[in-house]
Amino acid sequence: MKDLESKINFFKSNGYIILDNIYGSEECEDIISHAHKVIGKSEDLTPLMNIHKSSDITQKFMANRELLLFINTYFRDTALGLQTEFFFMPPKTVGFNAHQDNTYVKASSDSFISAWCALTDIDENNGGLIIWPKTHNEEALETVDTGLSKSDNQDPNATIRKTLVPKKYEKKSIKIKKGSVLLIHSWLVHASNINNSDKNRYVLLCTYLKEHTDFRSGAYARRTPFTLDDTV
Ligand SMILES: O=C(O)CCC(=O)C(=O)O
Repeated sequence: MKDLESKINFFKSNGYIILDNIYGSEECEDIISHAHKVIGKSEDLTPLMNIHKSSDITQKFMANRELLLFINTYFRDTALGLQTEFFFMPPKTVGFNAHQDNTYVKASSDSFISAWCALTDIDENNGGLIIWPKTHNEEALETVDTGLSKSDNQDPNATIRKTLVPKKYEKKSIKIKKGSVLLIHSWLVHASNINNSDKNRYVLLCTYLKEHTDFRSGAYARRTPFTLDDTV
């Protein structure tokens, strides 16, 4: 990868980076078709947790060499796969409240990373991500109950709690092309917009854990580390 060290330095300083053109269009379409096959004719488009457990193509997708080169270099060790979540996000689905992924995973700070893989072009209008650059330096921030319940076609954790973002941080909306990946630091605060378009907003969220790191498995996510292999 060109300028790997400078990309890692940008990530460490800002808590995020976009890696462009990691996946081809066909790879994105294959993941989307697989997810639709899994749910069949169901009208419930709640995100699918751990789709990799029933799908070799998802495991192969996660083991993308360029992406793993970045993550292994950042970890300075071997990355394991930890969890996947496939988002259908049909029109009018509400986004996630502000949160930090490591609130749920509880791994040590530089030992866990999320790769938010865009399977379609995504911007502010169709459910794009919102990030608060540099908030990863705060580590764990306070969270509060919102009093809301699960929203249609959305993960229950999207709405029921939110992280309080200190006022000094400015939010930034992410515009990203199909096949590109937003890497999110374990403590970076992020949220997402409602999908105001008339099409589904497809994303595969893949999370990675440094080998031999403690983490919380979680009753809903049921995280189980696995070895990554792009030859499956
Ligand atoms: O894709 C989204 O709308 C948000 C997903 C997310 O932030 C997460 O699962 O941590």
